[in-house]
Amino acid sequence: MKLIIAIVQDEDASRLVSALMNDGYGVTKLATTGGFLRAGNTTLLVGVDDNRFEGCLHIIEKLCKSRRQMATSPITAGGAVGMYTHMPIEVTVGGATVFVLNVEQFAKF
Ligand code: 2BA
Repeated sequence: MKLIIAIVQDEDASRLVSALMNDGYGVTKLATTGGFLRAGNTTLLVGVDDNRFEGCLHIIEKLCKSRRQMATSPITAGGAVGMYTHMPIEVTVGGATVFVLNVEQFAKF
């Protein structure tokens, strides 16, 4: 068994959960915050049998789009120590950041 941890954008989360549920996957949805943008995103936990995890990854890949987003990045002004300004920068976020872990044990009590 594998545990898929997928960090996706809020805009894609609802459709993705529906698609996974319709295909018979068990899903837990967590409200999370990205460390860089400090903006909300969604983390999904999906426990899957080994023979089904490729199918799950395929659905995530199909439904999660990458988007350009503006962010402000603190940079040092004029090289002076302790003087910061905020520069707008554009970053590409997503489609999805996915971790796949082997599950040692799975139980439901
Ligand atoms: P954030 O940390 O808010 O990052 C949003 C986007 O900002 C990233 O998109 C990336 O394009 C950019 N970014 C992140 N750190 C950067 C940096 N130091 N300099 C310049 N640009 C930077 P994604 O890579 O698609 O990541 C989307 C979200 O997935 C992240 O939101 C974070 O919540 C999560 N994530 C990404 N990589 C991760 C990792 N190695 N471990 C845990 N979570 C991760």
